[in-house]
Amino acid sequence: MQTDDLDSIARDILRRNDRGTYTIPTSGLYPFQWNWDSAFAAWGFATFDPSRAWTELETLFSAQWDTGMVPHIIFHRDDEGYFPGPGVWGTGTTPPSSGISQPPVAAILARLIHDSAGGTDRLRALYPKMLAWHRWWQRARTVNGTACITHPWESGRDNCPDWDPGMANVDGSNVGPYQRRDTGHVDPSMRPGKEDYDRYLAIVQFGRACGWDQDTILNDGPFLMADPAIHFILMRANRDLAALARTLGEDPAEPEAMAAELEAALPSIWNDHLQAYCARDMKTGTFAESLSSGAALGLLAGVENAAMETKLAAMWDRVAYGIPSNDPAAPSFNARRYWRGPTWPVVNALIAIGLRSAGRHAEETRLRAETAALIRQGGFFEYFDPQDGTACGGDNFTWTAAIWLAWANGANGRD
Ligand code: 9WN
Repeated sequence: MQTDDLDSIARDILRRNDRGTYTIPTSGLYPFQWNWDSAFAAWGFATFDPSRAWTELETLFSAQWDTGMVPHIIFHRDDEGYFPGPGVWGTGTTPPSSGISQPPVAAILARLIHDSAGGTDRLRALYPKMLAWHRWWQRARTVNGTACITHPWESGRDNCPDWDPGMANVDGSNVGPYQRRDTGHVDPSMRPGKEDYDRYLAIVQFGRACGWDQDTILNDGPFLMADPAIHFILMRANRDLAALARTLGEDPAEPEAMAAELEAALPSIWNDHLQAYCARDMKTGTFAESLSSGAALGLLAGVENAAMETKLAAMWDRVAYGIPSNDPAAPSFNARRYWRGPTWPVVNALIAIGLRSAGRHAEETRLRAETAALIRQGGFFEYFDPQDGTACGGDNFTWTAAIWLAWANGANGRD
């Protein structure tokens, strides 16, 4: 299909998933507002409707908790089609929301949106909210400077092998009966398994039982793992926030200091045995021993490490399309099961942002060409098999459409 036609289909997907002031990821499977999906949606909207882009971010931050946390799901309207819904989370917030967060990509994308489409007044109003969210990550989700997650969903890379050691110690045997909805929308073999869901739910039930007290969740919760992806994203987001501070005439010192603190803590997630940055169970100290796209996101933060890059280049060469979410050489690799192997256009785009900043144009061009080929061949699906390009998960997906418009179609240069 021609690029112009795909541009128009992508815009149409964004419009159809638009619920007025926020966008759902795709109808049926994900009927609410998701945190990082919305930030990508905003980047896509910025290519044809900049005001709507800022509205997307404003709606996301309108659900910010007093603590600074921006929740991972905002349940603006009830919908029985998703589990676990607002009643299960029981956070008691207005609007109803989940009790955990998601990768803090908003400042990274707000900077790109502002650079390409303007909107300084809208940015100015968002700036203190983004700063408060980054402070929350620093306060509620770092241990000795290392960025952590308290639930696999907080990583956005739900069932990645990165979380296997932490999940092995979560008791999911007492969660009671429940009815999943996701497997009614897409092929169950592409989704996390029942054991995963039992444990996801056990962690949610712990959060609810302690009234979503974030100190209790961090110190006594059933799951706590260092997430290299969040670490790198937060590093980059703090630097971008500092750049935005300079643009707005604000003091960049605090986001700069937060970025420096994260940088100083990098040795804590370096796995010498794997020769890569790696997820780590903070309760036992055990590394996950998985080479994932989490390590590849080091490029987003400008972290260049020759040993790791050799491993990542080999991992990329083992597939035909994009950066896989898990190394095809690992026994845990599964080309189609969610975050255990497939490639995700959103992650490819984040890595590409880093490659572009570092002037690594040949690699960015390759990554974009591979991502674009997936979309041209398979359509705007949630994610893809990195070996044969099969489209997987939900169709008419907001973030894939957004990534096409903002990056993969090549409209913003260097093809
Ligand atoms: C749980 C919406 C979200 C993405 C996540 C992706 C998936 C949810 C789920 O869908 O997670 O948050 O129910 O599987 O893993 O990255 O934000 O697209």
